[in-house]
Amino acid sequence: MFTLDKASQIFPGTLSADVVPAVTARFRLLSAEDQLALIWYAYLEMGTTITIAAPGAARMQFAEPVLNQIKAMNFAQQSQVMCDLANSSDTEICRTYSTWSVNIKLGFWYQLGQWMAAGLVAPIPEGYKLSANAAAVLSSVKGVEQGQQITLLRNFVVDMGYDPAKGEGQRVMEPVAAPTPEELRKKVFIEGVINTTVNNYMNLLNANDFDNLIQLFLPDGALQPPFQKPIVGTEAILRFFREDCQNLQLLPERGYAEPTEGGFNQIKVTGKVQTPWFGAGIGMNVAWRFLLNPEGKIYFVAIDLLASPAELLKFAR
Ligand code: 45D
Repeated sequence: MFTLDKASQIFPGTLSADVVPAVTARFRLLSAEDQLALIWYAYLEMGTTITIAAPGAARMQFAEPVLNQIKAMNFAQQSQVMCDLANSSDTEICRTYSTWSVNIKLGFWYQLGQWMAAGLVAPIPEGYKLSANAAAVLSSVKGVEQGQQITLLRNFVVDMGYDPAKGEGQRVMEPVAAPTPEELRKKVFIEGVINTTVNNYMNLLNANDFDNLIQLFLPDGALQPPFQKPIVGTEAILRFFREDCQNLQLLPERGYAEPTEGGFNQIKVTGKVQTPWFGAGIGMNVAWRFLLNPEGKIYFVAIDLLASPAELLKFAR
């Protein structure tokens, strides 16, 4: 029989972008000043090739009170707030920040970035010199492909703030958008895989139809996002879909399916994923590794950010 642990090891030949956790760990060791300056330089550099889509008002309403509070401060106070966030200090703003979903955190920084560029919020001091370690981390960030770069930026932002409940508390999320109407939904085609569950998974996620999507999973099924521990069970997975997965664009390309123990099926699919923050500007190379029970329900699915585009064509186990 499959356990979660065993399931997570299907298709062990899949090479994920290990550079992401490695660079994230080095980033965390830097001083707050270095962290903020590094992100600023990385962000400026990226801005020359791709633009971040402005977050919608529905998302921003939650960050607005804090943003206005910061806007009213002087530069020294503003710098202090940003350092507090990077230092995970126990302050009111850091606690509030930690209750926000990933997209609200990103929207908050998006706005601060705009204001920093416009001179309304304290800039990184002119001539600020990164420490040698920070300069090395920045050059690592610049050296990876764009899908990995935005994953790094996302990690940096997610880890900021102060959460006394260590992720167990209430989280504030943007409202869940209505699913795409049936007649406007597009259907994916996956070369090499004809499997209703897998196709439905892609199509329902693309349509933000989370209530039907969750029906594809076993009640004790699990989903493992890139570089995270598996999220287990109907309630937790549905919450994750609503919080983190709105308006994603899954573009699966090809795959490989084979029967395995106990009448289960293991299916690997590779392709691209676009985030609403960058639209078609950045396609992240990913693999989905599905394990389906004999009735075609999802017992486990892992999403891996691939180490390189060459991985898109690797299906050998
Ligand atoms: O500190 O099948 C300043 C799942 C300087 C679901 C700044 C999935 C100071 C199931 C510049 C102001 C979700 C797992 C900061 C699939 C400072 C499933 C600002 C995968 C911070 C396929 C910085 C989905 C800013 C995936 C504004 C892989 C940074 C989704 C903004 C991946 C960074 C989405 C942004 C990613 C990063 C999104 C907007 C990686 C967005 C990244």
